[in-house]
Amino acid sequence: MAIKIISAAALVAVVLASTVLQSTYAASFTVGDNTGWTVPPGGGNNEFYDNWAENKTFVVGDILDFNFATGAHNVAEVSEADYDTCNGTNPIATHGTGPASVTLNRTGEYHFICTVPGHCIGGQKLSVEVRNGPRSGTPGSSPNGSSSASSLVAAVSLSIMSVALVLFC
Ligand SMILES: *[C@@H]1O[C@H](CO)[C@@H](O)[C@H](O)[C@H]1NC(C)=O
Ligand SMILES: *[C@@H]1O[C@H](CO)[C@@H](O)[C@H](O)[C@H]1NC(C)=O
Ligand SMILES: *[C@@H]1O[C@H](CO)[C@@H](O)[C@H](O)[C@H]1NC(C)=O
Ligand SMILES: [Cu+2]
Repeated sequence: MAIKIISAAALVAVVLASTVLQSTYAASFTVGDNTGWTVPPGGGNNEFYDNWAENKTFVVGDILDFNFATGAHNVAEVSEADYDTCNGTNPIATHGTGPASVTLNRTGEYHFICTVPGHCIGGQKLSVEVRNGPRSGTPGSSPNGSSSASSLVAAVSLSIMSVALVLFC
């Protein structure tokens, strides 16, 4: 009985540790910083959000916070082709309520535009490349995938051991 309680406590500790690890590695980004999510200043400034994303590392689990007033703008996740041509007719997902938080839950490129007429053409578009965590100081430096994978393996084996203890003792 005592062993069961200890095992259950160990299981809970493992789950909590994984949660803490996850929140350590995930980060939130305010898109455009103080400018928020809008038609960038400067008129037809297509580079604004590119510049904002430049030199930032985005990893799976990170969150993009888009600050905008509901009704004034929106966030549409679109294909690369639709991003390039500012075509908002086939969004993959649309977030119409501001501010909007979008979790980057896969690797690869994400493309976001605002579908209010003229806004994407005016530069309200963002593209980010998402890689596996944990993040590094400089993008593309050390092979971080290995440490992430080994801590995941450790967490999973600990969980299996804990469950086995609970079941068989
Ligand atoms: C990104 O880093 C490079 C190299 O350090 C630098 O030249 C460039 O100005 C940086 N870009 C931004 C938008 O900060
Ligand atoms: C936008 O995409 C849709 C579906 O792919 C297409 O039918 C439409 O012609 C496109 N609009 C423009 C302006 O390219
Ligand atoms: C990933 O995020 C999208 C949009 O935020 C959501 O629709 C989807 O369910 C998420 N997938 C997983 C596996 O969490
Ligand atoms: Cu807009």
